[in-house]
Amino acid sequence: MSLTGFTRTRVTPDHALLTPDTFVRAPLPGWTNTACIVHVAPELGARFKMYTVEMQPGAAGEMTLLDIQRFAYVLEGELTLEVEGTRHPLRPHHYAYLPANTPHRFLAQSPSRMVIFDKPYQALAGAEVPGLVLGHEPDIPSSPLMGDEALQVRLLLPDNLSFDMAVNTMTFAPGAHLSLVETHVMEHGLLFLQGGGVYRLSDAWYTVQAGDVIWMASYCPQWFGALGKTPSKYLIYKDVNRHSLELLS
Ligand code: UGY
Ligand code: MN
Repeated sequence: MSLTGFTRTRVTPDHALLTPDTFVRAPLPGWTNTACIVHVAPELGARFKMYTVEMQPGAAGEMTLLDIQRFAYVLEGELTLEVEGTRHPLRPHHYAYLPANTPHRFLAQSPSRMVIFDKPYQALAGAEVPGLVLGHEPDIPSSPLMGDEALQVRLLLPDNLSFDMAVNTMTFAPGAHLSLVETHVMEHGLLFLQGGGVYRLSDAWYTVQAGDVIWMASYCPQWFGALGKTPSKYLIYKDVNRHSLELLS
């Protein structure tokens, strides 16, 4: 409850910081007994949709749209994913990539939360379409970003041209920071998983912490420095591997 009218949430044309005190829950088609918090959407200017689903035991989630691929990351709870005739148990830090036009069903066994990234799939002539990917984040080997051992990146999806989206985790040792003010064509959706620090977005500096969501439009200047005595970590989406000339038509 806000008695002060104060929040760290900010929405601008090229970035948004969305903090949990301002989250609004609503139903979404395809998700039953589920409260959905839409963080990032075309309404904001994004080319993808990022949302959290809060599922009651017995809740289910399906894809109701054609040509949309989905990445789901489990934050809390116990679920199963039914896809291609098999049931897969999912626990926190498990994730699933579901290619476009792949019927599937998430079923919650306990109160569960997942963060979802949905994006229209853009095929590439000569490249195979991606297949189903299931994984567990801690099991993915990490590598230093640009040689910085204090900043470890895990690529949760295969690094090949079939994929037009990437989802990574980035773990910053206390005091670690991005080595440059990145300014790039890719857009981002980000969920802080642990820790916090200072995020520069365009010409503003924000304090951020676990639970916060950030949208960065294409070309939004961005930098992060980790504070505190324990590592800071975020999950980050970006669009990759495609020309964008179709945006001209
Ligand atoms: O992959 C990225 O562009 C990433 N380094 N960006 C970021 O952390 N803001
Ligand atoms: Mn970036």
